[in-house]
Amino acid sequence: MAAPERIFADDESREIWLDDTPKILMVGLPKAGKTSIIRVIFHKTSPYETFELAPNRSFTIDVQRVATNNLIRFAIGDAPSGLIPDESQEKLVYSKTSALIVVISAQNEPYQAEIKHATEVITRAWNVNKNINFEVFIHKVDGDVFASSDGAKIDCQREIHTNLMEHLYERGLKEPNVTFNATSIYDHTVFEAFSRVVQRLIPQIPTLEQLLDLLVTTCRMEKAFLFDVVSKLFIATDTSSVDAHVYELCSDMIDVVIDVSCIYGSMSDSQYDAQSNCVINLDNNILLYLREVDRFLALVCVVREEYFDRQHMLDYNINVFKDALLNVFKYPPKRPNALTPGPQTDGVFHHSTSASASSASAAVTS
Ligand SMILES: Nc1nc2c(ncn2[C@@H]2O[C@H](COP(=O)(O)OP(=O)(O)OP(=O)(O)O)[C@@H](O)[C@H]2O)c(=O)[nH]1
Ligand SMILES: [Mg+2]
Repeated sequence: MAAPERIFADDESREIWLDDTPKILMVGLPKAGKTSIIRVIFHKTSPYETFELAPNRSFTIDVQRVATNNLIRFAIGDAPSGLIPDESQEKLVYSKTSALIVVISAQNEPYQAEIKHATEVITRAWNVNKNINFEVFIHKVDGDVFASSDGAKIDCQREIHTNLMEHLYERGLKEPNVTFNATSIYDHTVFEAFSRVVQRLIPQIPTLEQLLDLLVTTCRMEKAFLFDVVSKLFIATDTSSVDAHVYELCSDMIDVVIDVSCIYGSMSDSQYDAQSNCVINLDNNILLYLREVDRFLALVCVVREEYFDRQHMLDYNINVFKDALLNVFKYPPKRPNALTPGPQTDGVFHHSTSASASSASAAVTS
């Protein structure tokens, strides 16, 4: 597609693009799924409501700000189908781009047009700004073709990965920083992939990971995730590997808390507040424990039941984590604050865990 004369829809979009927050640009051929991804993650649109999404006919980049808490602050640009900014525009667009997400529909075999477009966009962006994180979403890995076996998913990813990297190599990009993710709006994969994109833009991530590692070790947790409650993106986790099934359960827990809070919570402005907490017992001696740690930031911990017997100690350590988190926001993360272990005896630092309107206890079959 030829580049339009005006690259941003209006002056406000242009202003947002030029400010200092990180920018994520979504590009791809028509119907690849760019707008659907943004709607499902950031507007809470149901995947089934994306069937009728109108194509971006303005031929300009739709820019929207995302700013829900101290960590989630960026802008997303939804580029019109097949857009490749021309020479006069590419400096303006790419000099401010932190992450470029190329969305490729996995259901469009043999992917020739997609590879050609991705090669062109990545090469041109890389020539302007070598610091961009290139992210390829191999999207729509759902439906009959992909549901029956993992083999189809792997073959598709391999084909796109190999072809694109070969094309980029031929264009002179010897070691471009390209990450590949298989995604679908019908499951958690798109949330997980977008979480990783956002994490690569947050400079405090190493510090947060260290803090979570300390918390997990101190409290003998299996895993801990820091979630943005509004988008359900996970901002950080401890450095042990992420099990997709555990991640899904933790992510679903946020919906449970918000739904229960909306139905039974107080009539305050926010259904999610400092008192929000929730315990869900699974049937395999594991429980999920959610605590609010900052504005729209939730810590979701996976704990063995036998280590949840002294909840006040866990809460004590989570409070220390909360304090450390405030320092991470305030100061550059030079040296992470150490989490001190909880008190050795019961009764010294008892932390009130009074049930609030947002508390819930439920049994979930894992
Ligand atoms: N099966 C499946 N369909 C999807 C997925 N994501 C989006 N779609 C569908 O793909 C179609 C196109 O989605 P859009 O979000 O409009 O695609 P787009 O890239 O924004 O398209 P343009 O604005 O025309 O460039 C819609 O019918 C969506 O419902 C997915 O993960 N799986
Ligand atoms: Mg669109």
